Amino acid sequence: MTRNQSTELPLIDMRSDTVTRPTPAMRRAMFEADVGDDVFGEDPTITKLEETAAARTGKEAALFVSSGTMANLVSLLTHTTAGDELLVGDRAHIVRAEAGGVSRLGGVLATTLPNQPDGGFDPELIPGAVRPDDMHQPRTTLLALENTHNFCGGSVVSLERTEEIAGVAREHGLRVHLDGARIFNAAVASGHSVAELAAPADSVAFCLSKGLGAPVGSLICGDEAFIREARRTRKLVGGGMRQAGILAAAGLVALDQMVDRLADDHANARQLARGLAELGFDINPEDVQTNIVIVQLDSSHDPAPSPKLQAALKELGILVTTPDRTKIRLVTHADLSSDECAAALLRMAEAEIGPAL
Ligand code: TLP
Repeated sequence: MTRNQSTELPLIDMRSDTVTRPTPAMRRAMFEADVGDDVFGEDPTITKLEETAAARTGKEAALFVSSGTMANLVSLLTHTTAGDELLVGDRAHIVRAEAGGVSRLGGVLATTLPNQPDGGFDPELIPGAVRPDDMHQPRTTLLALENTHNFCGGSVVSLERTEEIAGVAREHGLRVHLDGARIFNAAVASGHSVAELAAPADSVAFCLSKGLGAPVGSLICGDEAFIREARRTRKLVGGGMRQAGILAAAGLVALDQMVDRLADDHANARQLARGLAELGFDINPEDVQTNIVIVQLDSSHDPAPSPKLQAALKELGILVTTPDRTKIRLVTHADLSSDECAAALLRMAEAEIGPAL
Protein backbone atom coordinates (compact mmCIF):
# COMPACT_ATOMS: atom_id res chain seq x y z
CA MET A 1 0.00 0.00 0.00
CA THR A 2 1.21 3.52 -0.79
CA ARG A 3 2.09 5.49 2.32
CA ASN A 4 2.63 9.12 3.10
CA GLN A 5 6.41 9.38 3.63
CA SER A 6 6.32 11.93 6.46
CA THR A 7 3.55 10.34 8.54
CA GLU A 8 3.69 6.67 7.50
CA LEU A 9 -0.11 6.72 7.39
CA PRO A 10 -1.68 4.77 4.51
CA LEU A 11 -2.55 7.28 1.80
CA ILE A 12 -6.21 8.04 1.20
CA ASP A 13 -6.38 9.36 -2.33
CA MET A 14 -9.42 11.48 -3.03
CA ARG A 15 -7.89 13.63 -5.78
CA SER A 16 -9.99 12.09 -8.52
CA ASP A 17 -11.77 8.99 -9.75
CA THR A 18 -9.04 8.92 -12.41
CA VAL A 19 -6.63 7.38 -9.89
CA THR A 20 -8.33 3.97 -9.95
CA ARG A 21 -6.26 1.05 -11.16
CA PRO A 22 -7.58 -1.60 -13.55
CA THR A 23 -9.33 -4.50 -11.85
CA PRO A 24 -8.04 -8.09 -12.14
CA ALA A 25 -10.87 -8.80 -14.63
CA MET A 26 -9.72 -5.87 -16.77
CA ARG A 27 -6.10 -7.01 -16.69
CA ARG A 28 -7.17 -10.51 -17.76
CA ALA A 29 -9.31 -9.13 -20.58
CA MET A 30 -6.42 -6.93 -21.73
CA PHE A 31 -4.06 -9.89 -21.74
CA GLU A 32 -6.44 -11.97 -23.79
CA ALA A 33 -7.75 -9.24 -26.14
CA ASP A 34 -8.08 -10.00 -29.82
CA VAL A 35 -6.47 -7.04 -31.61
CA GLY A 36 -5.72 -5.61 -35.06
CA ASP A 37 -4.85 -2.29 -36.67
CA ASP A 38 -7.71 0.01 -35.78
CA VAL A 39 -6.70 2.71 -38.26
CA PHE A 40 -7.53 0.06 -40.89
CA GLY A 41 -10.72 -0.67 -38.90
CA GLU A 42 -9.42 -4.13 -38.05
CA ASP A 43 -9.42 -4.25 -34.26
CA PRO A 44 -12.37 -6.46 -33.27
CA THR A 45 -12.22 -5.45 -29.61
CA ILE A 46 -12.40 -1.74 -30.42
CA THR A 47 -15.23 -2.39 -32.86
CA LYS A 48 -17.10 -4.26 -30.14
CA LEU A 49 -16.51 -1.46 -27.63
CA GLU A 50 -17.72 1.15 -30.13
CA GLU A 51 -20.87 -0.86 -30.86
CA THR A 52 -21.50 -1.34 -27.15
CA ALA A 53 -21.00 2.38 -26.47
CA ALA A 54 -23.36 3.35 -29.28
CA ALA A 55 -26.01 1.00 -27.90
CA ARG A 56 -25.60 2.25 -24.33
CA THR A 57 -25.88 5.91 -25.36
CA GLY A 58 -28.69 5.30 -27.85
CA LYS A 59 -26.66 6.71 -30.76
CA GLU A 60 -25.97 5.18 -34.16
CA ALA A 61 -22.20 4.93 -33.88
CA ALA A 62 -19.22 5.55 -31.62
CA LEU A 63 -15.52 6.28 -31.78
CA PHE A 64 -12.83 5.23 -29.30
CA VAL A 65 -10.35 7.96 -28.32
CA SER A 66 -7.60 8.20 -25.75
CA SER A 67 -9.04 10.67 -23.23
CA GLY A 68 -11.96 12.82 -22.21
CA THR A 69 -10.10 15.89 -23.41
CA MET A 70 -9.60 14.34 -26.84
CA ALA A 71 -13.24 13.22 -26.91
CA ASN A 72 -14.44 16.78 -26.36
CA LEU A 73 -11.85 18.28 -28.70
CA VAL A 74 -12.59 15.90 -31.56
CA SER A 75 -16.36 16.37 -31.06
CA LEU A 76 -16.16 20.16 -30.96
CA LEU A 77 -13.81 20.35 -33.95
CA THR A 78 -16.08 18.03 -35.91
CA HIS A 79 -19.17 20.14 -35.19
CA THR A 80 -17.55 23.47 -36.10
CA THR A 81 -15.33 25.31 -38.53
CA ALA A 82 -12.76 27.95 -37.58
CA GLY A 83 -14.43 31.24 -36.72
CA ASP A 84 -17.55 29.64 -35.27
CA GLU A 85 -18.75 30.36 -31.76
CA LEU A 86 -19.49 27.83 -29.02
CA LEU A 87 -21.83 28.56 -26.10
CA VAL A 88 -20.72 26.77 -22.95
CA GLY A 89 -21.08 27.08 -19.17
CA ASP A 90 -18.48 29.21 -17.42
CA ARG A 91 -17.55 26.33 -15.10
CA ALA A 92 -17.41 23.72 -17.86
CA HIS A 93 -14.41 21.42 -18.04
CA ILE A 94 -14.14 22.38 -21.72
CA VAL A 95 -13.24 25.97 -20.84
CA ARG A 96 -11.57 25.43 -17.48
CA ALA A 97 -9.42 22.36 -17.86
CA GLU A 98 -8.72 21.47 -21.48
CA ALA A 99 -5.90 23.91 -22.23
CA GLY A 100 -8.18 26.03 -24.43
CA GLY A 101 -7.96 23.37 -27.14
CA VAL A 102 -11.18 24.27 -28.92
CA SER A 103 -9.91 27.83 -29.46
CA ARG A 104 -6.27 27.03 -30.10
CA LEU A 105 -6.77 24.04 -32.38
CA GLY A 106 -10.29 24.72 -33.64
CA GLY A 107 -10.18 28.52 -33.99
CA VAL A 108 -13.54 28.53 -32.20
CA LEU A 109 -14.64 31.39 -29.96
CA ALA A 110 -15.97 29.99 -26.68
CA THR A 111 -18.52 32.30 -25.09
CA THR A 112 -19.58 31.38 -21.58
CA LEU A 113 -23.00 31.50 -19.96
CA PRO A 114 -23.12 31.48 -16.14
CA ASN A 115 -23.53 27.96 -14.81
CA GLN A 116 -26.24 27.45 -12.22
CA PRO A 117 -25.62 25.14 -9.23
CA ASP A 118 -27.17 22.12 -11.01
CA GLY A 119 -24.60 22.42 -13.80
CA GLY A 120 -27.06 23.75 -16.35
CA PHE A 121 -27.68 27.33 -17.36
CA ASP A 122 -30.67 29.54 -17.91
CA PRO A 123 -32.14 28.63 -21.33
CA GLU A 124 -33.54 32.16 -21.61
CA LEU A 125 -29.98 33.42 -22.05
CA ILE A 126 -29.51 31.42 -25.23
CA PRO A 127 -31.56 33.50 -27.71
CA GLY A 128 -29.71 36.67 -26.73
CA ALA A 129 -26.35 34.92 -26.95
CA VAL A 130 -26.85 33.57 -30.47
CA ARG A 131 -25.40 36.07 -32.94
CA PRO A 132 -27.41 37.54 -35.77
CA ASP A 133 -26.40 36.74 -39.32
CA ASP A 134 -23.92 39.60 -39.66
CA MET A 135 -20.57 39.45 -41.41
CA HIS A 136 -18.90 41.25 -38.49
CA GLN A 137 -19.71 38.50 -36.06
CA PRO A 138 -18.76 34.89 -35.57
CA ARG A 139 -21.39 32.26 -36.34
CA THR A 140 -22.89 30.69 -33.22
CA THR A 141 -23.25 27.06 -34.21
CA LEU A 142 -22.79 24.89 -31.13
CA LEU A 143 -23.76 24.61 -27.49
CA ALA A 144 -22.06 22.30 -24.99
CA LEU A 145 -23.46 20.83 -21.79
CA GLU A 146 -21.76 18.75 -19.09
CA ASN A 147 -23.37 15.95 -17.04
CA THR A 148 -22.51 15.24 -14.29
CA HIS A 149 -21.03 18.67 -13.82
CA ASN A 150 -17.56 18.39 -12.35
CA PHE A 151 -16.92 21.92 -11.06
CA CYS A 152 -20.54 22.28 -9.92
CA GLY A 153 -19.80 19.51 -7.42
CA GLY A 154 -20.73 16.46 -9.47
CA SER A 155 -24.28 17.73 -9.89
CA VAL A 156 -26.73 15.94 -12.14
CA VAL A 157 -28.30 18.01 -14.87
CA SER A 158 -31.83 16.61 -14.94
CA LEU A 159 -33.32 15.18 -18.11
CA GLU A 160 -35.97 17.92 -18.16
CA ARG A 161 -33.34 20.64 -17.96
CA THR A 162 -31.17 18.98 -20.60
CA GLU A 163 -34.20 18.79 -22.89
CA GLU A 164 -35.14 22.39 -22.20
CA ILE A 165 -31.65 23.81 -22.88
CA ALA A 166 -31.03 21.61 -25.92
CA GLY A 167 -34.52 22.42 -27.22
CA VAL A 168 -33.89 26.18 -27.16
CA ALA A 169 -30.45 25.68 -28.69
CA ARG A 170 -31.94 23.65 -31.50
CA GLU A 171 -34.67 26.24 -32.16
CA HIS A 172 -31.82 28.65 -32.83
CA GLY A 173 -30.08 26.32 -35.23
CA LEU A 174 -27.35 25.18 -32.83
CA ARG A 175 -26.02 21.68 -32.51
CA VAL A 176 -25.56 20.27 -29.03
CA HIS A 177 -22.58 18.41 -27.59
CA LEU A 178 -22.74 16.76 -24.19
CA ASP A 179 -19.56 16.28 -22.16
CA GLY A 180 -20.74 13.17 -20.38
CA ALA A 181 -17.37 12.23 -18.91
CA ARG A 182 -19.39 10.99 -15.90
CA ILE A 183 -22.75 10.39 -17.56
CA PHE A 184 -22.94 6.91 -16.02
CA ASN A 185 -22.82 8.57 -12.59
CA ALA A 186 -25.67 10.83 -13.73
CA ALA A 187 -27.66 7.82 -14.89
CA VAL A 188 -27.15 5.87 -11.66
CA ALA A 189 -28.03 8.91 -9.54
CA SER A 190 -31.07 10.01 -11.57
CA GLY A 191 -32.57 6.64 -12.47
CA HIS A 192 -32.63 7.66 -16.15
CA SER A 193 -30.69 5.62 -18.67
CA VAL A 194 -27.62 7.07 -20.33
CA ALA A 195 -29.51 6.90 -23.62
CA GLU A 196 -32.32 9.04 -22.19
CA LEU A 197 -29.92 11.62 -20.77
CA ALA A 198 -27.97 11.77 -24.04
CA ALA A 199 -31.00 11.83 -26.36
CA PRO A 200 -31.30 15.65 -26.47
CA ALA A 201 -27.67 15.96 -27.64
CA ASP A 202 -26.26 15.40 -31.14
CA SER A 203 -23.06 14.00 -29.66
CA VAL A 204 -22.04 12.68 -26.28
CA ALA A 205 -18.57 11.93 -24.96
CA PHE A 206 -18.02 9.66 -21.98
CA CYS A 207 -14.97 8.40 -20.09
CA LEU A 208 -14.02 4.84 -19.21
CA SER A 209 -11.13 5.98 -17.06
CA LYS A 210 -13.01 7.82 -14.31
CA GLY A 211 -15.60 6.15 -12.11
CA LEU A 212 -15.70 3.13 -14.41
CA GLY A 213 -12.10 2.34 -13.51
CA ALA A 214 -10.55 1.47 -16.89
CA PRO A 215 -6.94 2.57 -17.39
CA VAL A 216 -7.45 4.62 -20.58
CA GLY A 217 -10.12 5.71 -23.00
CA SER A 218 -13.23 7.64 -23.88
CA LEU A 219 -15.97 7.25 -26.45
CA ILE A 220 -17.63 9.79 -28.71
CA CYS A 221 -21.14 8.78 -29.75
CA GLY A 222 -23.40 10.30 -32.39
CA ASP A 223 -24.99 9.59 -35.75
CA GLU A 224 -23.15 7.67 -38.48
CA ALA A 225 -22.21 10.75 -40.51
CA PHE A 226 -20.89 12.60 -37.47
CA ILE A 227 -18.79 9.67 -36.30
CA ARG A 228 -17.37 9.16 -39.81
CA GLU A 229 -16.23 12.79 -39.80
CA ALA A 230 -15.01 12.53 -36.18
CA ARG A 231 -12.80 9.61 -37.26
CA ARG A 232 -11.11 11.99 -39.69
CA THR A 233 -10.75 14.66 -36.98
CA ARG A 234 -9.25 12.07 -34.62
CA LYS A 235 -6.63 11.35 -37.29
CA LEU A 236 -5.99 15.08 -37.64
CA VAL A 237 -5.08 15.41 -33.96
CA GLY A 238 -2.94 12.28 -34.02
CA GLY A 239 -5.42 10.15 -32.14
CA GLY A 240 -5.61 7.16 -34.49
CA MET A 241 -4.39 4.15 -32.52
CA ARG A 242 -3.35 0.75 -33.79
CA GLN A 243 -3.70 -2.42 -31.63
CA ALA A 244 -5.53 -0.44 -28.96
CA GLY A 245 -8.01 -3.28 -28.46
CA ILE A 246 -5.79 -4.05 -25.52
CA LEU A 247 -7.23 -0.88 -23.96
CA ALA A 248 -10.75 -1.33 -25.33
CA ALA A 249 -10.88 -4.75 -23.63
CA ALA A 250 -10.67 -3.06 -20.24
CA GLY A 251 -13.36 -0.63 -21.37
CA LEU A 252 -15.74 -3.48 -22.15
CA VAL A 253 -15.22 -4.89 -18.67
CA ALA A 254 -15.80 -1.41 -17.24
CA LEU A 255 -19.17 -1.09 -19.00
CA ASP A 256 -20.16 -4.59 -18.00
CA GLN A 257 -19.04 -4.65 -14.36
CA MET A 258 -18.41 -1.17 -13.05
CA VAL A 259 -21.59 0.81 -13.64
CA ASP A 260 -23.93 -0.38 -10.90
CA ARG A 261 -21.27 -0.02 -8.22
CA LEU A 262 -21.13 3.75 -8.84
CA ALA A 263 -23.97 3.95 -6.31
CA ASP A 264 -21.42 2.98 -3.63
CA ASP A 265 -19.21 5.94 -4.61
CA HIS A 266 -22.21 8.22 -4.33
CA ALA A 267 -23.06 6.89 -0.87
CA ASN A 268 -19.43 7.33 0.22
CA ALA A 269 -19.41 10.93 -1.03
CA ARG A 270 -22.53 11.65 1.04
CA GLN A 271 -20.83 10.05 4.05
CA LEU A 272 -17.81 12.33 3.53
CA ALA A 273 -20.03 15.38 3.20
CA ARG A 274 -21.90 14.52 6.40
CA GLY A 275 -18.60 14.13 8.26
CA LEU A 276 -17.23 17.39 6.85
CA ALA A 277 -20.41 19.20 7.93
CA GLU A 278 -19.92 17.76 11.44
CA LEU A 279 -16.38 19.15 11.41
CA GLY A 280 -17.91 22.57 10.79
CA PHE A 281 -17.36 22.91 7.05
CA ASP A 282 -19.99 24.81 5.10
CA ILE A 283 -21.49 21.95 3.12
CA ASN A 284 -24.98 20.52 2.83
CA PRO A 285 -24.75 16.73 2.38
CA GLU A 286 -28.07 16.84 0.52
CA ASP A 287 -26.34 18.79 -2.26
CA VAL A 288 -23.97 15.90 -2.94
CA GLN A 289 -25.60 13.89 -5.72
CA THR A 290 -22.77 11.77 -7.09
CA ASN A 291 -19.10 11.09 -6.31
CA ILE A 292 -17.70 14.63 -6.12
CA VAL A 293 -17.68 16.77 -2.99
CA ILE A 294 -16.65 20.41 -3.40
CA VAL A 295 -16.27 22.40 -0.20
CA GLN A 296 -16.39 26.17 -0.34
CA LEU A 297 -14.01 27.54 2.31
CA ASP A 298 -14.32 30.79 4.20
CA SER A 299 -12.13 33.38 2.46
CA SER A 300 -13.08 36.37 4.62
CA HIS A 301 -9.72 36.31 6.46
CA ASP A 302 -7.53 34.61 3.90
CA PRO A 303 -8.12 35.02 0.16
CA ALA A 304 -6.49 31.65 -0.62
CA PRO A 305 -7.37 29.11 2.07
CA SER A 306 -7.50 26.00 -0.09
CA PRO A 307 -3.74 25.39 -0.73
CA LYS A 308 -3.17 25.52 3.04
CA LEU A 309 -5.93 23.08 3.81
CA GLN A 310 -4.72 20.81 1.00
CA ALA A 311 -1.20 20.83 2.51
CA ALA A 312 -2.52 20.15 6.03
CA LEU A 313 -4.55 17.20 4.73
CA LYS A 314 -1.53 15.88 2.86
CA GLU A 315 0.34 15.79 6.17
CA LEU A 316 -2.43 13.46 7.36
CA GLY A 317 -2.04 11.26 4.29
CA ILE A 318 -5.23 12.59 2.69
CA LEU A 319 -4.95 13.77 -0.91
CA VAL A 320 -7.46 16.26 -2.33
CA THR A 321 -7.43 18.84 -5.13
CA THR A 322 -8.20 22.56 -5.16
CA PRO A 323 -10.52 23.59 -8.03
CA ASP A 324 -9.65 27.17 -7.08
CA ARG A 325 -8.06 29.06 -4.20
CA THR A 326 -11.17 28.91 -2.03
CA LYS A 327 -12.41 25.37 -2.64
CA ILE A 328 -11.24 21.83 -2.06
CA ARG A 329 -12.53 18.82 -3.98
CA LEU A 330 -12.82 15.25 -2.71
CA VAL A 331 -13.75 12.48 -5.12
CA THR A 332 -14.84 8.95 -4.27
CA HIS A 333 -14.09 5.99 -6.51
CA ALA A 334 -13.75 2.23 -6.85
CA ASP A 335 -10.39 2.13 -5.04
CA LEU A 336 -11.68 4.03 -2.01
CA SER A 337 -13.77 2.18 0.57
CA SER A 338 -16.33 3.50 2.98
CA ASP A 339 -13.86 2.58 5.78
CA GLU A 340 -11.21 4.77 4.19
CA CYS A 341 -13.67 7.67 4.02
CA ALA A 342 -14.41 7.14 7.73
CA ALA A 343 -10.66 6.95 8.45
CA ALA A 344 -10.06 10.23 6.62
CA LEU A 345 -12.75 11.94 8.69
CA LEU A 346 -11.30 10.49 11.89
CA ARG A 347 -7.80 11.71 11.02
CA MET A 348 -9.25 15.17 10.39
CA ALA A 349 -11.18 15.18 13.66
CA GLU A 350 -8.11 14.05 15.64
CA ALA A 351 -5.96 16.74 14.01
CA GLU A 352 -8.72 19.28 14.71
CA ILE A 353 -9.00 20.18 11.04
CA GLY A 354 -11.93 22.49 10.52
CA PRO A 355 -12.95 25.49 8.48
CA ALA A 356 -10.39 27.63 10.35
CA LEU A 357 -7.75 24.86 9.95
N1 TLP B 1 -11.44 15.82 -15.20
C1 TLP B 1 -10.31 15.64 -14.31
C2 TLP B 1 -9.47 16.90 -14.21
O1 TLP B 1 -9.14 17.39 -15.46
C3 TLP B 1 -10.13 17.99 -13.42
C4 TLP B 1 -10.82 15.24 -12.95
O2 TLP B 1 -9.99 14.82 -12.13
O3 TLP B 1 -12.03 15.39 -12.69
N2 TLP B 1 -14.77 16.30 -18.93
C5 TLP B 1 -14.94 16.31 -17.60
C6 TLP B 1 -16.26 16.71 -17.05
C7 TLP B 1 -13.89 15.93 -16.75
O4 TLP B 1 -14.07 15.96 -15.44
C8 TLP B 1 -12.65 15.54 -17.32
C9 TLP B 1 -11.47 15.17 -16.45
C10 TLP B 1 -12.53 15.55 -18.71
C11 TLP B 1 -13.60 15.94 -19.50
C12 TLP B 1 -11.23 15.20 -19.40
O5 TLP B 1 -10.90 13.87 -19.26
P1 TLP B 1 -9.36 13.36 -19.41
O6 TLP B 1 -8.71 13.66 -18.11
O7 TLP B 1 -9.53 11.92 -19.70
O8 TLP B 1 -8.76 14.10 -20.53
